[in-house]
Amino acid sequence: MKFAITDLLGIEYPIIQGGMAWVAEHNLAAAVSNAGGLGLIGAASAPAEIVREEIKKCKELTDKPFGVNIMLLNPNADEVAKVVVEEGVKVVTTGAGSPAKYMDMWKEAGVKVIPVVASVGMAKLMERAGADAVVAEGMESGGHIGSTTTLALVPQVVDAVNIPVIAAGGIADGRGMAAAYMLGAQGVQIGTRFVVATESIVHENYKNQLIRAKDIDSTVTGMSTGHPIRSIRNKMTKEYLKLEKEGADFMELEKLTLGSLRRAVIDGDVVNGTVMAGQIAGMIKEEMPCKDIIQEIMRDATALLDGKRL
Ligand code: TUI
Repeated sequence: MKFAITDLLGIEYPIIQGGMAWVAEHNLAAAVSNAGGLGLIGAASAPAEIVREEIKKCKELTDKPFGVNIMLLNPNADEVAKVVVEEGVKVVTTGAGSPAKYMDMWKEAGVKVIPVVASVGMAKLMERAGADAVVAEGMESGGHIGSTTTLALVPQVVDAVNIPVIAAGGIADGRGMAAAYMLGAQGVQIGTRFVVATESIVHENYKNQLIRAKDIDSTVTGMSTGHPIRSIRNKMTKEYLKLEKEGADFMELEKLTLGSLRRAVIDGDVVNGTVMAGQIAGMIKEEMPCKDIIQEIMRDATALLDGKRL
């Protein structure tokens, strides 16, 4: 079994951890990288100097390559884009927009650039702009999503570009990884499963909410604002969806979600907070160390791709 992104990124296993806001901090990123995958620090809406500190702390915990995810809706994105160069970060992934304006600076610094895209059009644009690979992320994912499923999106992106495609959305185990390979993917990005990793600093209420979740327990808010977000259904999503149905304006909706991810991840308020998660939350049964998660996924994917049944 050969996946092209291991050589590209200098890692052992073709598994990238999602750059999740508030969740993907240095402890989780280092644990995934030490386990042979690519850990990511999620810069989310953090100020650039906080991101620099996170990078420094990650370097203390691992000698392996790790990356930074830059969320392009972040007003600090310009500064964060410079910090990754100054700190010698090897890989950048981006979300929620186009990173074209940073591409020259990053390429010159030898940073591998992997935009997360939710459409064929964006994938082609990113290839032309010089991306080294793309993550094709289906709407099964948690957080900010597009509108096409992973099963439909990945092969269409694979057919449209000549750079490696990394599949994301709905992948949590060896079966998902083997399936991604069948679709032509050269690696996978996994978010939700790593939220429940032992090394993840997420509040135990949040982890328990994901362990308890069933297949149909996530919902999508923000369709009306153009920024759809998948999270576990709770009091907050019920109120949000009711307001959306009534035609509430953007500012009124924003009031509900301001700081709501932090409330869930850090304070453990899974009732009024935003419990972002993908549709595979129902598959997660227990907290496990990153190393065991990655070993299990690789063992099962390898067996399946060898033609064995699990
Ligand atoms: O970015 C994500 N997932 C995220 S970001 C996030 S933080 C956030 N908080 C509040 C509001 C909004 C975001 C939580 N989860 N995934 C990668 C991703 N990128 N999914 C979809 C896209 C995307 C969307 C549009 C990529 C490019 C794009 O193009 C922009 C355009 O104008 O077409």
